[in-house]
Amino acid sequence: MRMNKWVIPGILAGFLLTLLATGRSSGSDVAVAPSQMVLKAADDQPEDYPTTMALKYMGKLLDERSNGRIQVQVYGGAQLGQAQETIKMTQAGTIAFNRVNAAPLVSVSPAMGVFSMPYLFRDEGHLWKVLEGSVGKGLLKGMESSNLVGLAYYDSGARSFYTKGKLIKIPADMKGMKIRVQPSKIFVDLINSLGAVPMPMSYGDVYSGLQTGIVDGAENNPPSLWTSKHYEVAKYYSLDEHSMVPEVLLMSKKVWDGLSPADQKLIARAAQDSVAEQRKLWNAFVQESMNELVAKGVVIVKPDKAPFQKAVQPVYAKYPEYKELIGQIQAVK
Ligand code: GTR
Repeated sequence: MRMNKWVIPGILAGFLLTLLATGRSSGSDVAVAPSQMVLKAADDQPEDYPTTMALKYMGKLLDERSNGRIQVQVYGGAQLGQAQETIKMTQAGTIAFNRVNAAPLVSVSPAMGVFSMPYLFRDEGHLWKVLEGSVGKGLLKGMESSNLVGLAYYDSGARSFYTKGKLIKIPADMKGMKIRVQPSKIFVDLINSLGAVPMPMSYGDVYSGLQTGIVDGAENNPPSLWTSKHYEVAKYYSLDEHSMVPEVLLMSKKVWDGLSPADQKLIARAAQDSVAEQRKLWNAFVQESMNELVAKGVVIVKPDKAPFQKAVQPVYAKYPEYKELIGQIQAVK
């Protein structure tokens, strides 16, 4: 084959472009112009949900603070996949940032499961003291062994049951009811302890699951019940507030390890700075969601929590591995 006189310069130019795009040359220490990087961020909540908005806010901070060099492209609404899939993609480095709930993280980072334990936190104040204290920080740090960098926590409030056809006032009302849970063994045990039938499934399958009767109910915070439109099918919401499982902002360790220490710092700071924004949006959105649910005719009750708290105690006996962590969490005043 005869080489056209443009082929060699073309190959060289291509090489140079790759170098500029990746900011590094394979193996050598050649200094290259700092290049722009575009980092993908995944969220399974809609574009205007507080977590997705907080990711966009983090992207804005990074854009400003890096003079446009670091760009974050946020994909809300599970465009990049359901939690179980995106967690794997983040480990593999195909997704740079991921905002997931701590519950499904138990499959890759067992210690994170402690947050799924029922009635673990006394209230929001206690939750945030724990998340921002040594326990919370330690658990984020622990994600590194799963090829993930734990950057921050976001608020997810408290989860409660919502059902079709029947209102839950006491645990006995749940007997035999099929309740969707996130893919997490702890949630399976929680539902069993209440006499109901746990049905682990992806968030994206719950609406049709409720519609077709594969499940009789599910559990989540008011903003999720509102934005998922599950209330269209499940009109009874019982605020038993059985668990407060935070949202976690993760980064792929593979992507992180390829960054300069200065960029790592920029990202860690922007992630941290997005927390206050998320919490502000969250508080307003919880109120808004409750108003919307009431306006849509959802029947909302606040049952006595004591019988629920009593019924779930066997879950604690099943997880002796969390005993020490739970002790530390309870000791936070
Ligand atoms: C929501 C959370 C979602 C997803 C969902 C679920 O509270 O924000 O990321 O985890 O719960 O129940 O699957």
